[in-house]
Amino acid sequence: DFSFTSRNRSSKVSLLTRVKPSFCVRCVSSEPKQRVREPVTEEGVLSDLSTFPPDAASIASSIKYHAEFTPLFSSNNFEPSKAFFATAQSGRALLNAIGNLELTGEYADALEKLGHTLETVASQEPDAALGNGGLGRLASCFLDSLATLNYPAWGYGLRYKYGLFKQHLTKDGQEEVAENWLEIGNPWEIVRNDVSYTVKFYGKVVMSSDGKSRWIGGEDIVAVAYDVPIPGYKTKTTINLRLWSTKVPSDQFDLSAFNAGEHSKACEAQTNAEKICYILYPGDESEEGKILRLKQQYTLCSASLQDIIARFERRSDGSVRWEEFPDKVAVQMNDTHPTLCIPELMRILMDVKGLTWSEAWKITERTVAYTNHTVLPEALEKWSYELMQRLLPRHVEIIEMIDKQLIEDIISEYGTSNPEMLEKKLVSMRILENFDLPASVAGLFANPEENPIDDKTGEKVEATDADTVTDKEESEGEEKSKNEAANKEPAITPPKMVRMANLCVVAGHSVNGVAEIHSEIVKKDVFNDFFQLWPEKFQNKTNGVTPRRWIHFCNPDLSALITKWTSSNDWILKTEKLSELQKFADNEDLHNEWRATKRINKIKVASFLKEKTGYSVNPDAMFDIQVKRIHEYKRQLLNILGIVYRYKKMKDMNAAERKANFVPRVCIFGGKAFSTYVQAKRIIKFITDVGATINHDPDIGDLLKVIFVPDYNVTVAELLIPASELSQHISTAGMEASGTSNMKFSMNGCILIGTLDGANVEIRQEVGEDNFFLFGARAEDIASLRKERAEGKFVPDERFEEVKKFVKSGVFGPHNYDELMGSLEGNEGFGRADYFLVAKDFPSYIECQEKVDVAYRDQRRWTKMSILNTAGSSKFSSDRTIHEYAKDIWNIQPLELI
Ligand code: B1H
Repeated sequence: DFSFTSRNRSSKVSLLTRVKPSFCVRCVSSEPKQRVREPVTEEGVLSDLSTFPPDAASIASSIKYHAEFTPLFSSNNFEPSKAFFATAQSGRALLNAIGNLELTGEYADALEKLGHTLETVASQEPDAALGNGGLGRLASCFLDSLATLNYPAWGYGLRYKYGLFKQHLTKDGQEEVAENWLEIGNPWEIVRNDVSYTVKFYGKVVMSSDGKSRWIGGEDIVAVAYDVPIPGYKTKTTINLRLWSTKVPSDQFDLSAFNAGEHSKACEAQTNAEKICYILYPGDESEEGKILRLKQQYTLCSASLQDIIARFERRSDGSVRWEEFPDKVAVQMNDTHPTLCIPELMRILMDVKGLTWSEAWKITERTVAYTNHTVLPEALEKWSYELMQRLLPRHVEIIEMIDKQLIEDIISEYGTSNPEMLEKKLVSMRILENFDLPASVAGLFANPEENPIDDKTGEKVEATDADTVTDKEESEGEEKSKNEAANKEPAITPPKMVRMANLCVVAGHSVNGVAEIHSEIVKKDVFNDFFQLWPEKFQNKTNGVTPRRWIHFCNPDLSALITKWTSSNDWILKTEKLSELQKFADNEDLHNEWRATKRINKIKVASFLKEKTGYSVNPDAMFDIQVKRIHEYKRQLLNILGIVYRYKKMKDMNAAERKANFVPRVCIFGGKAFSTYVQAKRIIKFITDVGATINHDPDIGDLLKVIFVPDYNVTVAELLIPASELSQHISTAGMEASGTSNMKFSMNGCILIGTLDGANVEIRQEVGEDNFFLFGARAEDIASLRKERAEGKFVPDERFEEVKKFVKSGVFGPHNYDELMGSLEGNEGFGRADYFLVAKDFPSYIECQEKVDVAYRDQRRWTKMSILNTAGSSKFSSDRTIHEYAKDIWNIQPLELI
């Protein structure tokens, strides 16, 4: 552990580094180069640096040097202070930061003079894994684009002590190990002890003498800000990712208990507060787990909103005009996890700032917007009403009011003349699930009009007992006794729940999906009733990824090639320039350089695979990759069964036939399964078992290798994607909202095999149908195919049956895989019959894979396809996505620092 400075005269770079164990490097250009600016003091961010420990101070002053402050920091201009919610799956920061500052060369040279390589220093940094997968990584790409494009915006999240677990692969499959990513310190964060807010849980609501509700008592904790600077590329703007860490309020340490020797009791409050930020997404099977997750969500919302509101007030110079709040602030809810922002903003505006309900509602509605990231019903969050009422009693009152207001809106839109239709609308749209109608509204149905008129047909509607809502409103007691009389069994009362996505749609002024097909499904299916009521709210914002991290930094050789052939590096900011590569798609020189670059990347991956798994692979084989979270809908099972089919065919041939018929492939898998997702873990185990058999089969040799890369994360992705030739995005159509790795692969000259799902649809449009391997059922046919399947009318392809038999024969070890194979058959006890339609898509998948082999044999054709993928990927820059959010949802303009 040592530190030193050195001066490189030629490049005028001085460098201060602590090489071990920290990877932190600070670089200060001695050239003022209009970069050095006065420290900004409004927030006190940099004014009290001297009090920081040296490490943090060096980083903070490095920020000062970069002077890339977000306009949010500038006190003298009252610009919109827009906010953005995020969880982050950032990966490493060092190469990204120096790359965005265009100082990579200088850093590398300076380090070399000190006897180190940039690579080894960079490799000491653990990944910041504060998210699960695509959702968090998208937020990180958005932050990069926001900074690069000079938008005044911040990210907010939680500073988890343990991020996403580390994945070990054992003979039993996946094992999760806690990832203590902060163990050696984190030089990228600046603790802001001067920025902290109290967050309350439990307690009760009382009415004060002025008729206002007040939430009192309960348990208080404190959220402290940790700021992570996010430098933009080629700009002075650095924005902020503010992460909250929780602790007990200083006056709550139970000194007398401690003095009395009751040490655990004395520390109880402290542990309770701190454990909120222990782990990303704690398992919430147990009641304890659920409470902790809800506490996490509320902490993020409450601390962030208090922070945003405090900033707004500070800038109002004593005369706060609350109606201007939505002009200055936009809150984008990244999925439903920050939904509590809605009742929290209402609570603060009404109970703390004294606004009326309707004033607070107008402001909240204009401020918040919602992005939906999934249509999987099990992922649309619902919270137990009872639990939420205990933990957040005032918020539940507010949610009940919003629900009541929604009921009134629905009734005023649809009238009461068709009670059946109205009831259907209410059941599907209400925020509160399994609730009776509030008495005030139920009154509307007490005396249904005689001979009501159907709104659509204009005909009289015959009211039947079953049709009327009044029946539903009979007391639970009566309902119960009727059922008991009929069935002799008491009716089970379904649990009362709060539907977070419905709350987001009701309160948000905008609701967007993340790819065109997904946004259509959101409108036509998931939120169709809301779409009919408020069509103007619904939008699409196709995801994107940052071309800085995902081409320029992770694939420097390809980046240099693109720069050379498009004559400048403008494409890094203006990705539309990538299309200039199209005119060289047949150029032999480009082909040779393109293939050479890919080969170098493949060699790097080959040595990585050797180190991590012990397997040797041939860099001249096709690298075929599927890396993403393990989920049944993503169908890693389809991929591995396709491999099993290939293997079986190989085994049925002699050596010469095998060589003539198959293109050598290295099939790479990677991804984590949620710790309690049993079927996903079985898939991992199956893939590793298949790999163990095939990789050791002397008949097969280099013709086929199957490797599961352990602990897939952002850093591993940065290595694998540049080396990929074929990548698999093969979800059951309609189930993957967008996908973002598909964009990264395509940008890096990888050809996709995929279904018409998520962003695949748009990628195929952009790169050209000939440059994408398409197979499988279409989204609009899935429902009828499932029905056919469930009714036993589906006859599986013979080749699929053959593969299943082969697996069951025990070739891959003693394990029988009954549960996995059973899920494809829908046997009794194995759940829904092949819900993800693996059997249905299998024939078209393996036939498509045969086309892949044919294309790969013709290396000229393949290279052209690869070039055209990169050339056609310009739409998928997150810069484009962010410009769209800024214009269509947040109403903000870039603010460039001069
Ligand atoms: C996506 C999630 C997600 N959608 C809940 N939803 C989580 C939901 O920990 N949780 O509770 C974590 C993650 N993640 C992904 O979002 C979609 O599946 C992808 O298709 C999409 O590309 C990505 C970004 O929009």
